[in-house]
Amino acid sequence: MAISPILLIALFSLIYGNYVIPIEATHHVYRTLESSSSYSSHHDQPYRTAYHFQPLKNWINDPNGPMRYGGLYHLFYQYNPKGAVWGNIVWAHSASKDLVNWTPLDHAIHPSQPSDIKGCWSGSATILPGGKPAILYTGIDPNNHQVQNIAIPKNMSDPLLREWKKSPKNPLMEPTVANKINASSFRDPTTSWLGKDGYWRVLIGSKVHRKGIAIMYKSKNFVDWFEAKHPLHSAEGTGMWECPDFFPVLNKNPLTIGLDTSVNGDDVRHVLKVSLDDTKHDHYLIGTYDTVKDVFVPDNGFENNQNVLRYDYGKYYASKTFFDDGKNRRILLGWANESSSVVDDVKKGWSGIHTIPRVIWLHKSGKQLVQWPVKELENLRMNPVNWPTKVIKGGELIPITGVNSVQADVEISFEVKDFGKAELLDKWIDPQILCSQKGASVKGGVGPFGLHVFASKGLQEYTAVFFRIFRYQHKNLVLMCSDQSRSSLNKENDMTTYGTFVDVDPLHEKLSLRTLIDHSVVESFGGEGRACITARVYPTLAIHDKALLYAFNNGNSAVKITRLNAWSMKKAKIN
Ligand code: DQQ
Repeated sequence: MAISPILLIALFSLIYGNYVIPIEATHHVYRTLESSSSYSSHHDQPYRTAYHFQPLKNWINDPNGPMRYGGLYHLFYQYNPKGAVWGNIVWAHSASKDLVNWTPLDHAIHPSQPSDIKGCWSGSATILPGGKPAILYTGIDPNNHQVQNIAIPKNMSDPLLREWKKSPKNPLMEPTVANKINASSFRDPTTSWLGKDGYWRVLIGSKVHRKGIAIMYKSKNFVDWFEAKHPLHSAEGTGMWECPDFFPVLNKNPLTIGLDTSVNGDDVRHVLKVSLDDTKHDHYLIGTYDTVKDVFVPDNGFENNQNVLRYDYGKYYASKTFFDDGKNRRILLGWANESSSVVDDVKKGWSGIHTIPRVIWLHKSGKQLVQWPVKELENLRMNPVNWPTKVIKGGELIPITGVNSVQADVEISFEVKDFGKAELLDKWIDPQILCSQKGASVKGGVGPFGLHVFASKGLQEYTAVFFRIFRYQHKNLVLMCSDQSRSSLNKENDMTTYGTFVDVDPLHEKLSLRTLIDHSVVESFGGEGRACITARVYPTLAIHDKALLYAFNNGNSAVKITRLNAWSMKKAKIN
């Protein structure tokens, strides 16, 4: 039988490991749009943010390699310099003294070597002994294989770290026929950590069929890496694990103290976060890092558990933490993509923002993490509005006046007295579904009560962030929702309602909500940071000075507002 020449070439390339595969991006690819920028600062831009990080124009996605160096914070991010959709990806770079105001710098890493010529994808920074930063990132090679590369600063005495040089030894990790790694699912190296045995370890996100995997590589010198005998962790049925993150958290007081990524010990728990490509959600597991077996053992794994915790129950993905050695805290950064149509994104000339950097720590229950916007954000607060305690009756809508309703920080707390009217929940139901069935306009027993933001005068448009209390298995169950279903008259937007249960006991604790409002962002923290929901909304009437802000109660029983502090926010320098 004659073998066709094409088959021979394919066989030959397979054997020598340089087979070309179709590019498998996790983002939609719009070939005709990816290099056509249309941004104009002269357009009316009601949705550009005033204090959430975003570049001047074009597409942005994952935060990359955040770190503190020379007293400055550095943020790199996935960026398309040519258009408002994903493509042409480079590492853009900004630096900051306070994580709130950012100065743009030249792109740090862009395609220049065979090992990244088709894209410089996500990765992380590690501060090596002696304080030298090293970035490991995913490059796309000419065959569309995902490989891992290193870049280090050209000039360590430049606190702005403006120039980066790549190693001629790149790629340092690559899929080969021998290691059987899937060449289109091998990306996003984590910050590395140093084991007691003197080996650095790093995780690379991957999958085999439907099994998500955190592949581990080890190295003595940070340049020569080999694959560990087994992954740190994996889980059937979860699909591709993008942007893994693995870090220690302190399990004793003060819990808010952050730890360097290499720290381990008796008072330490570990967190493994993975960004699930299939659902576009960031899930995390809390557990133990067994350094003898070199595996992560979660308290509650993905198996038999559809309810794995998330950092944020809204629009939030590809997040990454870093240890801030200046303030001994761990900071979390995340990407919130648009909910608008691609046509609208191209029209406005930009797409994507980052959420406000959050401090992240273990809750005293040990069962979940807590997140809170960095303190530095409070420097933007001005013109405070404070309410005395007031009761809000069922059906009441109270305007919150005196703040800039499109650019505000609002903290409100509620006290519930009468639990008797709480609606009965006879079986567990997905909280997001519950929120969409029982949106803000559906009258309840105890709740819905909360905030209406970006509300138009006649309430044709509003986004509602609220609580609703149910009686479930003889206990009070608190639901937190962000209801976007009426956020815009433009029905092209994705107006999905988001929701989660919050582990708060309203009998003994006040129900607190903090919402950061920023033109097209509604970033909410319930239960003092135990539940976060970020939404992207695009009102057509409730823009500029036409937007209104209200406290509302659409339940049967009155609740007490024990605290309302609201501020207009100054504009931050965000590039
Ligand atoms: N974005 C990057 C990938 C990563 C994905 C490409 C997650 O490295 O897996 O821009 O959003």
